[in-house]
Amino acid sequence: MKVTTIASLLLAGIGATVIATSAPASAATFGFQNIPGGDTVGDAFAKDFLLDVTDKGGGTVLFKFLNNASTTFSNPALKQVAFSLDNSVSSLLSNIKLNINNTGNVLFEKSTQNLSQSNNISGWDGTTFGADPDGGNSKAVQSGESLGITFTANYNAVLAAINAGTLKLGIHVGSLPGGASDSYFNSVPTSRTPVPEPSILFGAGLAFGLATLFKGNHDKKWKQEKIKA
Ligand SMILES: [Ca+2]
Ligand SMILES: [Ca+2]
Repeated sequence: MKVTTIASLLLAGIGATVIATSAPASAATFGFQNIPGGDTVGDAFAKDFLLDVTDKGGGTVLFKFLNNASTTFSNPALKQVAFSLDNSVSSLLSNIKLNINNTGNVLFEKSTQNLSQSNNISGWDGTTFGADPDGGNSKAVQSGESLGITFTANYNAVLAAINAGTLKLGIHVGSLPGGASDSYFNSVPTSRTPVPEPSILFGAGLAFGLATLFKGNHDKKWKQEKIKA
């Protein structure tokens, strides 16, 4: 079994359930996934972007968008974020504030422009809230940088809405190889309610990944022995 196959199996197991490895219980981390039927040019970069959702107390919830891309071959930049709220939770978020505890050279301004490819996201209900760089490309979220956005909101209700898909978060990333761009939307953990501790989720994801890996090895050995016989 190739190392890349092992890694992908582990990632599949962890990615399905991971919330965070070290974040407090009042925070959750979501990955991003490709949009089915959309552009494929940036598919390999979806894994490089993360969203931390944190309960700041006092009825404030922080959404932190992080760019963890390797810059070996390109320097992908997060250039738009979009929040899509279903009508059933239309009052979930209010009082949007941008650029809260950003890291790096990042400055965004409010924008509710359409997220490209969002017509291919099931249940996407338009851009309810959103933002894009306030200035040139340097103000986008490059590798190692982050963008923070807060809302007045109930943290548990926000997590429940993300898990239910009534709140969806999309991002548009540019400066991909060849100058291409692509859009992604948030992944949803398979564990729903109640929200388990991060360590339990990590363990479950790892166990699933390892189980899949060992099954693969077992099947392979069995096949090899069968061929010999
Ligand atoms: Ca894509
Ligand atoms: Ca920047």
